[in-house]
Amino acid sequence: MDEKKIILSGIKPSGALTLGSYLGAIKNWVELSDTYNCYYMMADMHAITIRQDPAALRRTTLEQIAQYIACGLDPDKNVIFIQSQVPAHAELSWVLSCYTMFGELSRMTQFKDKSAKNADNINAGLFTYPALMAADILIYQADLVPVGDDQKQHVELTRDIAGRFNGIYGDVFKLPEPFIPKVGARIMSLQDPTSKMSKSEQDTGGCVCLMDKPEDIMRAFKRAVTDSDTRVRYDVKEKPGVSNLMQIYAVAAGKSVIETEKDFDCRGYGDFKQAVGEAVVELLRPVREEAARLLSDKAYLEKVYTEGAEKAAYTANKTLRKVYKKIGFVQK
Ligand code: AQP
Repeated sequence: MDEKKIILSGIKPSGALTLGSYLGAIKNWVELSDTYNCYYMMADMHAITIRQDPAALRRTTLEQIAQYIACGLDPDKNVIFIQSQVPAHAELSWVLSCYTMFGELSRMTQFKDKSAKNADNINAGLFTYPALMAADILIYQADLVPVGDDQKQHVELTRDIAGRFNGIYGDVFKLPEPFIPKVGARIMSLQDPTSKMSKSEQDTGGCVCLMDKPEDIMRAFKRAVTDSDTRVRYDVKEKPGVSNLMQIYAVAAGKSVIETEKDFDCRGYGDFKQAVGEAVVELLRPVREEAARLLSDKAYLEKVYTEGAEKAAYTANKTLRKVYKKIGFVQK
């Protein structure tokens, strides 16, 4: 019997993947893929809570698969799939939404943030998004969910929903734990270090994307907002810009924040920004080159997501059948 614990995570193909998506999510997924049974999806159903251009969504979804693999996720070791190709997610989501309270959903920070930013499209999907996320996780009986710290609240709600369901019907769902990286949990915008680096905000200059050219990456870091002091010192409250750059450098160069502080003591911001830019260029270079190569092999990508969806559906349908039986749906 396979004793490995199960992991589920995903990213919305709502724009080109950023350094935040990489450091906060994918890099950790790669490290986990030897020890766990991992399911990693393109969360296209979550992406449409914000209006997407259909051609761009299709393109970005395929690019994302290529980038997952280029970042080191081996399709033979991980189940890599597109969420909408496993209908059991949507089916379980409906069931779980009947066990999720209006008040719980109203308290979700992401709903408040996203509805403030998209005042002309506060749709029901944006509101019930956490029920779909709960279905994504619970349908694989995931033990761990690697997320950036902004998603912790949704994993906690998932546990509450699972606990409520189990309380009525017995032990149907495993209660998942969030898994938050110590460094890189929240990479901030280079232009506004008080808000998260987001792939849907690429025109602000605050974002670095995995496929950006080295010269664009260097320019983004040179222009990064810092402060009027000159010391490279970690202090998120007083020096959010510099602290963000230190986090990025630490993960990209494989050092600790304390080592980074020592390395750049008395060297000034110019030197430091140059070093952060160079570390990120070198970190992303192999990813960019491999993703470009994979993208030109559409047949291979199709094989990966088709096989991924088959494997995912096999596990997901088992949980769904159990749920349908428990709640009293007539079995086929
Ligand atoms: N800046 C970030 N720092 C650390 N982790 C991050 N994640 C995303 N941005 C950062 C983590 O990546 C996973 C996938 O997130 P997502 O893309 O599905 O949703 P998101 O968090 O809403 O990402 P964006 O880039 O902000 O997308 P848009 O702009 O479309 O809303 C999550 O684990 C997340 O924590």
